[in-house]
Amino acid sequence: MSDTEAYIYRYSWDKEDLLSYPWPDHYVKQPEVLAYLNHVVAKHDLRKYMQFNTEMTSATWDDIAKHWVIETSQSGSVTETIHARFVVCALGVLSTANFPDIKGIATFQGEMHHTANWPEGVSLKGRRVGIIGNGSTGVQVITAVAPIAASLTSFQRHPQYSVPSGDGPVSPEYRTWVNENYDAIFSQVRNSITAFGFKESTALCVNATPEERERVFEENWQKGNGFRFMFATFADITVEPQANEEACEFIRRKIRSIVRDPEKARKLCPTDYYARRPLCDGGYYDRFNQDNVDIVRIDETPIEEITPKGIRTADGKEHEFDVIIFATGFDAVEGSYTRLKIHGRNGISLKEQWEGGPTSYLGVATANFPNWFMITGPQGPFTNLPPVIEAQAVFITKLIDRAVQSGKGAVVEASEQAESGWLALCNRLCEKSLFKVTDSWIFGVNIPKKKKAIRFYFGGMQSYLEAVQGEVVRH
Ligand code: NA7
Repeated sequence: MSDTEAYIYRYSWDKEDLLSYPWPDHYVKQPEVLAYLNHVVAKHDLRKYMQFNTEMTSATWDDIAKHWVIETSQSGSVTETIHARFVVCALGVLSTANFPDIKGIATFQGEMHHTANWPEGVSLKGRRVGIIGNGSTGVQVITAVAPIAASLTSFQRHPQYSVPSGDGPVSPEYRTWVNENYDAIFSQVRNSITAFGFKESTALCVNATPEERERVFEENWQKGNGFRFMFATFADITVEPQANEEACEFIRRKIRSIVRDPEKARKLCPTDYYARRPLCDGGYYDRFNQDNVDIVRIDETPIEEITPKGIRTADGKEHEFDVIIFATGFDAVEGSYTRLKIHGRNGISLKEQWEGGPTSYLGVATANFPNWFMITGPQGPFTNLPPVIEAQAVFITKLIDRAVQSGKGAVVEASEQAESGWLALCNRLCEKSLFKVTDSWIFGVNIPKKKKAIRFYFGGMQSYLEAVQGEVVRH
């Protein structure tokens, strides 16, 4: 399930489609996302531009010919060499799965699946399921699987602050309201910080009375959505420890009131900042009221090894499973780039260039890599992503247009100065952010040996668009 509401988790440039395409619930689920993308492809006759089952294995800049030499493979053997003046990479922020290296993993005799590579036809009905990871994905999987599994055990490294998503069927009145206001809705999205379709709060939690805080938190808890709870309640939740603690304590009280078993409630209650990820769910905490759903805090009782039958924890207990699910996230942001052989000017690889942490100018280009563009590259905005993708696609198109107009051999390349300026701005904008001191993929702290560094622009959608448009005007 997306964590953005369906009406803005789509392309804004086809108004007729916005008004007519059905979305039955407030949030889209994976099959609906896929169906929507297939629909857009079919409607705009895009399939003729696509080549499937082809991996780019390397890309090398030829500075004399001023083009990229790209090797591709199908089933592991090099099949084609493509020469391209421009390359646009849309490898995804979250697409290279993180499979933790746990002792004995290869010995397990049941089924093991990573949520990012979920095969069709897996049935979890009546089966004993263990799940490692309880981020956005893990929380959703636990919520969905608990009602059908024989047993479900969550192996949890950090407890989570999660709020209701507010999902449910879209009423005809709501749909009419959205359709009548689409222009205003997308204008608000582009002029907001998070691009989530709500107005961010400007009020400070530290200045609010206890009654006001309770009212605002409760109101937003009832409306639903993780980003809304984090950013539409008060403006200081993610930057001011005292304000953050107020939100934490509100959610902890909710957890204790939902989860009847005090020991399970203790295990589910986080004590650190509410800044790891803004989660939302459709009944996650309540699932732990089921007798067949349990939780192991692996910060207290670590996983020792995976055995042929299941998972053995440090207390000597062997938890037996038919299926182990890895909801362990991704080698996010640059992970999909650094695993490939991408060599720019003077043979430098992207991996070498990003040894100290990935960098870019505006999230779309990096020095030494001429005519090389990224959609959702490092230091792009930390927001709802479809509006960012649209903005970057338009920006890149304009840059390519400009290069083409400038004649053969013209290149577009971020200058080192522009890139270091953008990085400095990104660092300045997150100086006080509690996300920075709370480990997660957002700063690259979820993967062993990955460098902790800024990976997003925290300045918001509106100022990002201004920066991109300013760049177009300047050139
Ligand atoms: P996330 O948010 O990276 O969550 C991964 C989860 O897996 C999280 O609970 C991690 O614990 C846990 N994890 C990762 N590695 C391990 C190991 N080695 N052992 C135990 N547990 C582990 O990925 P998601 O797929 O849930 O969500 C990604 C984004 O998609 C999300 O932020 C939204 O923007 C949409 P942790 O809490 O880090 O201790």
